[in-house]
Amino acid sequence: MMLLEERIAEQLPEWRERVNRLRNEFGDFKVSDVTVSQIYGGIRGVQIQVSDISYVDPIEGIRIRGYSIPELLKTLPKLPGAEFPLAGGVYYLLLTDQLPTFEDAMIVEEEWRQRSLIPTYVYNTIRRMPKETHPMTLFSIGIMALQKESVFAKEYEIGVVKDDHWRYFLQDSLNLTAKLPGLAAFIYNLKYQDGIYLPPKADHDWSANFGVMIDREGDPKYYDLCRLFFFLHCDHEGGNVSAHATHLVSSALSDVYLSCAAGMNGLAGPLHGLANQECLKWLLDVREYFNGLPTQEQLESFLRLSLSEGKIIPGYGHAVLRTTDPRFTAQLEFARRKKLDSDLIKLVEMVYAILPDILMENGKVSNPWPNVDAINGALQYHFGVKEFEFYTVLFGVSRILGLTAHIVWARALLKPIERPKSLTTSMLESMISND
Ligand code: CMX
Repeated sequence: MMLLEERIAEQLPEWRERVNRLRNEFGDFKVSDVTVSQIYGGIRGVQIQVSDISYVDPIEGIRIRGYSIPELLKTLPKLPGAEFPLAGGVYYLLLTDQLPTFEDAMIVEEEWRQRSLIPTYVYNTIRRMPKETHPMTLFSIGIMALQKESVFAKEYEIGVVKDDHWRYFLQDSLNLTAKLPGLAAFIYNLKYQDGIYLPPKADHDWSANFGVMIDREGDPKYYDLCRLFFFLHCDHEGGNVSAHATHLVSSALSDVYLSCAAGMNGLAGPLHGLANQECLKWLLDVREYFNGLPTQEQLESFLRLSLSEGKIIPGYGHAVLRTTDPRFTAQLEFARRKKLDSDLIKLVEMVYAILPDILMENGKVSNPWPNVDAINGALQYHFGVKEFEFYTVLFGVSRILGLTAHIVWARALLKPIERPKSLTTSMLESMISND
């Protein structure tokens, strides 16, 4: 049995016992009441599922398997000479709930290396799309094309016991995640680099190989940015649009490819993953408007005017967080430590210095602080990845690590198909008038 499967299998009896006890002994215990405003307000704040992969604390930010971002940046295994963690170790943690050793991380990296080959028909399917197709659409199409490879779908046809569904989900998850840097690089090269093909390097890690495949070979700072980026975006608990969509679709026993493509289609929305491209676009517009960097006073008037016109400032606010996103802080520290000389990053810092106070003044924004998207585009731009419509694909490459961990565990814990109930407006009105 491979390492990840073994690690999950050894924990499973205890996890199943915990879940069974909750269901059997406390099945009627109430977690949340749902108000009319919540029903009309995007089910905000209603706790509708249990997710042990990560948890977003409103004040502290994300904890992945109980560890904060700064803790993981310190403890997760890194390659000699690298400042940021191996994605193999991140995946090990997401899937097994245990901190990996360097060897554990390298075993996952090796699993990925062996599974990374993308079938030609996938490339051909993407190539047939019109040139102007959005890279996120191509990414989703690529994942859907790979669905033919699903081990779970094949085994399900033959007949497989429910207890073992997770094992095939795990196989599919490893097969899919192994191919993500290559798939993303193929889309990048097809759209922006005349379709060049650069193979991955056997002695490079999963994250750095994305850099290799888009022609950034030999740039250790960019490799580190990839490692940081792919770590920071890997999960954000179970309720966000992409996690929720993936979880929902997989509950119908749609395989990992079908489920993750659904999640990616959600990630492609401007209020979710597309925000990073919106944010960079906004920074570039501000720089162009001022023909360079504005003064602090000019920027302040500009921000006030934009808000008074009802404009959204991308990269600020969050549905759950009520503090500066630690993923923003980690990227800002990266820029400072690597001494990146960039107008856009200076602008990010200038906005950060004044916008939270301005947003707080108007009182309606629940969270005036920057989220992860307020800076990540500016960093990619600095390293020459300037095609900002591509950034959500990078987000997707990373996020699928978390999404697959969620659904492997959903199958392992034998979760049933999801089917909440809806009601009509008149039913709601009569419930209220009868109260
Ligand atoms: N700029 C201007 N106004 C903002 C704002 C911002 N950055 N963030 C929130 N507001 C406004 C909302 O539009 C809303 O106004 P109305 O009542 O007039 O509709 C009001 O403040 C209250 O909204 P909220 O409760 O603070 O925010 P929500 O939970 O409804 O939405 C989010 C959260 C992220 C969609 C919102 O803050 C936003 O649009 N931010 C900019 C886009 C962005 O950065 N998205 C990335 C989020 C990270 C992710 O999910 O990946």
